[in-house]
Amino acid sequence: MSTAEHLAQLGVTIEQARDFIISNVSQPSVIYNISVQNNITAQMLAEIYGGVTEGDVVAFFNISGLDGSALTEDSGNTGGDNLLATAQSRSVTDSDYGSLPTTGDSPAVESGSYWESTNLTYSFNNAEPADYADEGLTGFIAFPEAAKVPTRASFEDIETFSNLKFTEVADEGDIRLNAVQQEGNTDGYAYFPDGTSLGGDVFLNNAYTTTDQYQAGSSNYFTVVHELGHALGLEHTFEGDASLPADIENVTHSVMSYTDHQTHTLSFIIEDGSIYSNYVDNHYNTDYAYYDVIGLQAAYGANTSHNTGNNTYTVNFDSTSHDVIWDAGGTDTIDASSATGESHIDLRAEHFSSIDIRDAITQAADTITEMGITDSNYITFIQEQYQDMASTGILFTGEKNLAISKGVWIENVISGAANDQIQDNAVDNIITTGAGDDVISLTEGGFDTVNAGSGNDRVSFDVSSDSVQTEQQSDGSYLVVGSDFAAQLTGVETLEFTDTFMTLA
Ligand SMILES: [Ca+2]
Ligand SMILES: [Ca+2]
Ligand SMILES: [Ca+2]
Ligand SMILES: [Zn+2]
Repeated sequence: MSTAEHLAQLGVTIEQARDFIISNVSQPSVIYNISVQNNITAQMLAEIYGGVTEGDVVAFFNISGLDGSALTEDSGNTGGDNLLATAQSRSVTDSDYGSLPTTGDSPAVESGSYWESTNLTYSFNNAEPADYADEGLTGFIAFPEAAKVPTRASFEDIETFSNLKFTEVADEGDIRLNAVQQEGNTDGYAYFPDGTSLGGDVFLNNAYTTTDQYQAGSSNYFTVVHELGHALGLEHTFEGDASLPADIENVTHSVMSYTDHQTHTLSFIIEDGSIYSNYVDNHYNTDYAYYDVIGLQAAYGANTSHNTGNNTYTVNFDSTSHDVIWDAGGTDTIDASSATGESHIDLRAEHFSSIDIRDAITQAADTITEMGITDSNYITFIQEQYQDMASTGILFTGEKNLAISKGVWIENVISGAANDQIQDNAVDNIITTGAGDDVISLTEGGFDTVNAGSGNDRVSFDVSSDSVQTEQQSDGSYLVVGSDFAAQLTGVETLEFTDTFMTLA
C-alpha cells in the first residue's frame, strides 16, 4: 500500500499530513504517538515531509528521547510491538481547561438573583446616603480603613476566577459598603442584587474597626467575604431551594455557610505556675471556597485567562486554610514536598485533597516540644485541649485544605516525607512521592510517570493483572501498559491489581 493510500484510510491527504507535521515539529512526541497509533512508518514520514530520509526521521525522534527505530519496517516493532512506543501512544496531554461550571452546578449557593453586568463599581460610604432613610439605621460610621483591606482583596480574588471586574469609585458604587450598629450578635448583612437601589449593598458591624480585628483568617475578615458573596447573588448553603448535604454544610466547602469547621487553632501560656489555653480564630477562609467559586462562575462566567502558564501550587499545613485551585491551562504542579504530615492528594477536578495533615495528637506533641514542657499535668492539659477542640470539629488539621475546581487539569504532584496517598487524573501525570510508604492510584488513564522514592511504595490499578503488559526497562524502571493507560514506575515495590499483588524486583 502506498503512503497516500495508507493516509487515505485514515481520512487525510499527504498535504494535510505534511501540514500537521510542520505545525507540530517542535513537539516530536505528538508526531511520534500519532504515527505509532496509526502504523505510520519512518519511511512514510520521510515521504510525507519530503527532502529527508528514513534515517533522518529516526534520528529526529531519537534526539528527543523517543525510539525512532520502532517506526522502521525492519525493527519488527512497527505498529506498537515495542512496549515503550505502545506506552507513549496512551498519552493524553489535553491541558486546556475542561467543561466549565454552568447554572445548577452549585445549587446550594445559587440564588438566581445576579447583576446583569460583569463590570461593577463599589464605594465605601462615610456617611448615610439619603436613600437609606427608611432603613432605620443607627450608629452609622465612616467605613473602617481596616475593613477595606479584606473588601479589596475579596474583589481581587473574585476577578481571578470569574469574569467579574470591579472598580473602586468614590461614591455611589453599584455595591456600597457601610458600617452600622447591628442587632444582637450580627456581624453583617447584605442585599442580593435585585435591581433596587439597596441591591448589592453591604452593612458590617460598627463594633469592629481595627486592623487586628480584620486580620486574615479571622471571623471578621470572613464576614466581609461572606457578605460580598450575598452582594453578588450567593445565598446561604442552608437556605433556599437547595442546601449542601449536612456532612459538608460548613465553611470548608462554602463561605456562605454559618457552620464553623476547622477554623481554629490553639495557643498556650504558662503564668504564675498555671497553664492557660487560647482559642485562635485564624483559619477562616480569606478566599472563596469550592462551591462559591463554582456558583459565581456559573452566574458570571469563568476567567479563562487566569494562570494559563505552567503554575506551581505550594501547599502545606501552614500555607493554606481551605483553598481552591482555579487554573485555566498549562502544565501545573501541586508541590507538597515540604509536608511532614501525611498528604492525601487527588488530582481530579471537583475533588478535595488533605495536605500535610496534623491531627490533634500531633499538634499537641508539637506544642509540648516547642514549649519545652515536661510537667505531666501540663502535658495532659494540652493534649485534652486539642482533643476537645478536635471533637467539636473546629480544630484546623489540614483536612480538605485544597480543592481542585471544576474544569481544572493539574498534571503533576510532589508529596512530602510521610506515607502519602495520590490519585491520578485522566491526563499524563508526573507523580513524585519521595520518602515514606506511599500508595499511588492510577485509575484515570494517560501515560503516567511515578517516582515513588524511598520506602515501601505501591501503585494500584483498577484492572486485572492479565490485562496489562509489564516490562523492566534498561534504566531499571518498569513499564505497565494497559488497553487505555500506561505507567512508567521508578522506586515502586508493589503493583496492586483487582485480582492480585505483584512484587517488583
Ligand atoms: Ca496553569
Ligand atoms: Ca516513597
Ligand atoms: Ca493519569
Ligand atoms: Zn449571610
